[in-house]
Amino acid sequence: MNLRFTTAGESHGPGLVAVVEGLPAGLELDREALDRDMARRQLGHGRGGRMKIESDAVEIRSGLRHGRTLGSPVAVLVANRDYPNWDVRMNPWPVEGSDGVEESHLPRPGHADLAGLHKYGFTDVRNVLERASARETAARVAAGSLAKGFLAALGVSVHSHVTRIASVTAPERDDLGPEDFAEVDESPVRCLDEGASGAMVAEIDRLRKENESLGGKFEVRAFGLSPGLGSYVSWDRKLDGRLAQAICSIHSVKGVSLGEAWEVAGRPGSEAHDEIFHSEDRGWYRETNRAGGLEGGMTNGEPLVVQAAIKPISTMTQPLRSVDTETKEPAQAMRERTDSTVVPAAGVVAEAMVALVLADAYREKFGGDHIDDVLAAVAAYEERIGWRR
Ligand code: EPS
Repeated sequence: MNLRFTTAGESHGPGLVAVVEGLPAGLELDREALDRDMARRQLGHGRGGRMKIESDAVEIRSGLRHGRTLGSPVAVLVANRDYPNWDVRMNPWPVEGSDGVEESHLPRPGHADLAGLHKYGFTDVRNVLERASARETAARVAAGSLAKGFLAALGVSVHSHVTRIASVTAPERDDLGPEDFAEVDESPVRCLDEGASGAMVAEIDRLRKENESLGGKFEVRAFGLSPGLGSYVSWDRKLDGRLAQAICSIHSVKGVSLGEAWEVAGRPGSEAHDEIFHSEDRGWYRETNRAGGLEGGMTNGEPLVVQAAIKPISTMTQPLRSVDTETKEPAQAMRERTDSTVVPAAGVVAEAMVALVLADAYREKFGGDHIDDVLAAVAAYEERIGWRR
């Protein structure tokens, strides 16, 4: 791996940390863009009370000097503002009088709770849920925003929008360009279609009143990519596989598709692929993008299109049936403060994951220790293959 990152942190612990290693030196980062991405992840109709407490701010602890990368690991810290309310229950060290902290023994169906208890030998579900919580995605968005800064220097942008919430589906759009996403965050559900946005908000309100949680679908698109990122030569270098893994690692994601995957499965080959053209002024081009910008595990220079399905949140205000792990008696799953839906936020998290995978692929293909080395290598390659931007 050429650009790697890791996160640490519990949902109600002192804070979240991400370490990103592999950004080239000399890259200018935009503080406002980082703050904006953190705020964008907190958006969306259907979030719960926690988002009123948190206002995620990123503190950079290393790797950056006067706004430019040093080539060393960048460490970021996102404090949990809710922690003071949890400092007895979640303190890293023993707290006097904390012996009485009540354990939870009521695992939620759909959550990591039960398998996590079994696997790590805990009796308190909180020891599992704190790290399994989607709060961790705040650290991913911080890391992904740094990767986006690197991609922006290469002329690449990454965007997302919500295409479905519960039973409401937005009309399909295959003609989207980067400019179409300029106002997507104005929609309370981050959906590009105004009519569908309204219907999604109504659906969230309706199902929330019925004590339901909601899933949905989102799409990520990346523009300005060089062809040939990733490789066909080995299974673990294929970019489609790397993207699918990255997206599936996001909490609650149960399905990923690349381009028109499910539609193409039912079509004849003549309507499944993207025919190849070349002209003096355009260079290489395609008239369709059914492959979603990926062929043979590599980018082909067309926009990258990734879609994902996410299940409804597993914390229910009307809990599902479960078993008390101490008594083994039937019981209702635990109730926690929760969101009704996180599909709008999941799109922002997926942008971060896609950006991290693409940044890694650029580092792999073009090397370079300073951003100018990377830019020169990309320009020389695109010149060699006659690629027109
Ligand atoms: C989450 C439960 C809720 C969410 C949380 C993820 O937190 P709490 O239990 O504190 O209300 O708000 O998401 C975030 C805090 C976040 O920043 O996205 C869960 O169980 O996964």
